[in-house]
Amino acid sequence: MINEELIRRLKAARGQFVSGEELSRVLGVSRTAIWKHVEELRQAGYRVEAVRKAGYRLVAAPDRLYPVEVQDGLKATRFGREVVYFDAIASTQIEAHRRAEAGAPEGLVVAADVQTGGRGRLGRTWHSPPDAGIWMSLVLRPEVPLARVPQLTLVAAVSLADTLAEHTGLSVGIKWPNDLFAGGRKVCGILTELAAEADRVHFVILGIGLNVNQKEEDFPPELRARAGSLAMAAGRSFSRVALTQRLLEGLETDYDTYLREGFAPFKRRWEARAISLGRRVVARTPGGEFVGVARGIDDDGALLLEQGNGTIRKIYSADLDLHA
Ligand code: BTX
Repeated sequence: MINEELIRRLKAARGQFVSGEELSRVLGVSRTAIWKHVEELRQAGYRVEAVRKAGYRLVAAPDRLYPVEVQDGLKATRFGREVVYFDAIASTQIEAHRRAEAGAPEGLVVAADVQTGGRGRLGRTWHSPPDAGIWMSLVLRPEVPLARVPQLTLVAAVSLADTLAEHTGLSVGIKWPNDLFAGGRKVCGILTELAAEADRVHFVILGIGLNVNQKEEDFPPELRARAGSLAMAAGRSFSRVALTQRLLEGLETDYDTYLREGFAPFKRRWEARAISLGRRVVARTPGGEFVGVARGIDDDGALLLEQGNGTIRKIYSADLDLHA
């Protein structure tokens, strides 16, 4: 267990030394205990310099989604105010579900460095290797009718795409409903799962899988042609902590706008990023396959597919294949 108060004290010194004596006094533990805590910080990836007589100095913090890192400089007021972090977990979705059922507040984030059973939609898997991505699940408690929950996926997609474009300089596109593309490859997937009863939404778990620093060879062969990371698209790596902070801040603002004003403000933003519009697509829906040209989305977020005979079909749930 890392001692968060110790990290905060070392950070507050901004690269200067803090004496063991002072740390021992403010934390209310012995100097030997401080030394042990510093060892634990090193195990957790912090670089701490120790110099006799001078004390301890924080040289570098790891780029991991530890609560203390995500919260240091986070401007969101609810999203990410509580973070639960795991070095490895089966799926952050399952853990977030469990905690939401036990009463976790809106805004709780469950994050992991590795997922051994990362989930995609429809029983698919999400490849979630170590040190490379943002794998996190956010607990939401929206007071909206059940039928509107799918819009949340679109709102999240727009929000994440806009934030990523702003902070990476990349051109980020959305493939309806929930895939984010950069450099021609899928860099992010969104999974919205809900717990509801009759027409009442208990909670929604918004799962975000964002490939940040993988290289091409980090993807399994079967994904290599289609999957990519921000680093591959940009030719440089990114801080996962800083990106997570900006994404949470954007999501909080956009979520609040959505609750106040509905989907309308997002329609244009969404269409501006859509890579399927005007293109021939195959929509694989639970009710069959439909071929047509993607024309846009309606005010509810449904995809408008123009079929051969000129009629427009509304698609509410599907996988989309883009035709060349
Ligand atoms: P999806 O069903 O749209 O996408 C899954 C498909 O994408 C897979 O079948 C595979 O073809 C491809 N794929 C798998 N892994 C990757 C990857 N790392 N990058 C690009 N393509 C990939 C999208 O589902 C929703 C994914 C949500 C993942 C998050 S991570 C945090 C949270 N926890 C969890 O278990 N899932 C969510």
